[in-house]
Amino acid sequence: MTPISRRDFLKTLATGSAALVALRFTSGCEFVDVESFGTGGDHPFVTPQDDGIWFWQSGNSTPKENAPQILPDEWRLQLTSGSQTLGELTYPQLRELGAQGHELTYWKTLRCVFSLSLGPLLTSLIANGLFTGVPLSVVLEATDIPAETLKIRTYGADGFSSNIPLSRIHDNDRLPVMLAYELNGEPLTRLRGGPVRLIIPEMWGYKNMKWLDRLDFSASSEPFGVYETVRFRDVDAIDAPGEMALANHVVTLAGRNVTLQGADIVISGVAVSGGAAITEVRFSVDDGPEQVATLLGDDADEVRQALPPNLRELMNDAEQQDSDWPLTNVWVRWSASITGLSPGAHTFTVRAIDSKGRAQEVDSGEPLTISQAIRVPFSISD
Ligand SMILES: Nc1nc2c(c(=O)[nH]1)N[C@H]1C(S)=C(S)[C@@H](COP(=O)(O)O)O[C@H]1N2
Ligand SMILES: [Mo]
Repeated sequence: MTPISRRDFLKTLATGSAALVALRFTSGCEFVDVESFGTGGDHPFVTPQDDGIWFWQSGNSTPKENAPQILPDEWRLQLTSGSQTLGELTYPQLRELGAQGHELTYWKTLRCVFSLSLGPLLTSLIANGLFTGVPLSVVLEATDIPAETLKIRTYGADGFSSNIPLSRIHDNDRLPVMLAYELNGEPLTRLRGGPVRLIIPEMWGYKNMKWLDRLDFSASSEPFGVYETVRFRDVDAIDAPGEMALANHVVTLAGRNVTLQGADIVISGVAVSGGAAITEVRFSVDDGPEQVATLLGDDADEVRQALPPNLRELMNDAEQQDSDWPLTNVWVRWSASITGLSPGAHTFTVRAIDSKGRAQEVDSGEPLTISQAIRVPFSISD
């Protein structure tokens, strides 16, 4: 695998899509197994688990057909500290903890960090759903964790690896890190990392280990994991805190050379922020004055009414309450109405602002902390 340096990453952000295509091919295996769901069209609040609709991103370039296939009865989670075994958890044991009242469900938007560098070409590496599982803290209560532990090194059955600080597990101000076994009320499928994956509410995709098979309790504070030490090794923010940057995905204009019809158009998209809620989305056309976009589904009831009955029930069980909307770590959909456009080339610029007061900026140069405002060219047909 070819590591991407911070400089290259910034350069990628700064340049146009032609350079992005070059990056895809010159760096060999980098993007072979990145796949996004369809662009444009309908963008429901919940992404069905259906594997053609969720995106697929293998952190170590495992082709889809070679994804680990683990039967629930075969699944084991090894708890280790170096060469020492601390314990083992089976799938029935995990489900039993759930049945004993430890189960929880929450909304989580999963977003791949590559979506920042790929711009409008492949920005749909993002999906949203209701994950169900057991807090990792519940499992760890029964484990004799070495007192000097700083990080939990996480491993997947495909050889991917990452880490989370032990302190995150005991952070009661955030939703718990979970060992998830269901998505949208159904067992996690093979491609979603089933039977059990790690879900960390505020963190980028790569921290949410699929086919989780080992947790290693480490006294080292060094960065650890495939993204942390190989692929993005020069990007400081990749190791900690790993929070999803404030980011926008312009659904309507995903792809290149999008042409829209008519003088009056609607452009829509989604925005998300790790550890915060999106409070406002602003847009402009051809660098004109900024306007405020309409947020859709920031009324929980509107989302509820659009759901099938089983998901409606699951939504009622979720940790996030109606009064919490728009939700922390979860996307908001937005739409921008634009009128009086002339035929020809235009530029759409959009940026989001979150509940921590962070705002996307044009040319901020800090992709992993505050991401760029998105600027997308489009055309209006005659
Ligand atoms: N075991 C394992 N877990 C993994 C990965 C992987 O390649 N192997 N990819 C990570 C990355 S980079 C992302 S963006 C998400 C993608 O999750 P999805 O395939 O469910 O959309 O899984 C993360 N967890
Ligand atoms: Mo990713």
